[in-house]
Amino acid sequence: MPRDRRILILAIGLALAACAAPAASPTPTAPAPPTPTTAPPTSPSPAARGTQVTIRNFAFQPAELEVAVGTTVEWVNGEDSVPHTVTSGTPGYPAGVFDSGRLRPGDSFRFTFQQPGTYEYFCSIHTRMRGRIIVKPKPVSEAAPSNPSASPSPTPPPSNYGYDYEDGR
Ligand SMILES: [Cu+2]
Repeated sequence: MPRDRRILILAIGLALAACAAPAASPTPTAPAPPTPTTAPPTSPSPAARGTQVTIRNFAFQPAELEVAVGTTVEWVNGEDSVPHTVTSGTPGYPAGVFDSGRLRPGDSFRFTFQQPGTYEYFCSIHTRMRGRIIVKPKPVSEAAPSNPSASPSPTPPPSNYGYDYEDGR
């Protein structure tokens, strides 16, 4: 290769490097298409899992709880100094599924959900306190681990050729 050409290539390379280094922001790729999100970014976080709801600071925490059918959920008036209730339905429209009555500080209430569905509830004393229990049906077969492809296969021996080759140099 002629010497001029090498210098030219080197110069181009340096120029490209100099250009590319500071200007890292404009990416040459096409702008990403809008992601078809199933939920808007302002949507509430997915339902928490667990079996206990704490009543704290005039709120049910978590306000939305997801459980499997047959689960017993316990509400605890944990930290407030006033009584609350856990009443199924919405203010003005009690569903009559469960009603704890007045839960004084430290009291708890339990209810076992035998039917899948979404259960709204509220505090009949402070009707702005709302909550929701989402009861999911049980998986059809959660005890059968039929997974034949997961048979233990011997791990293939690692190929050390690359390292051997380097060692041999
Ligand atoms: Cu209340």
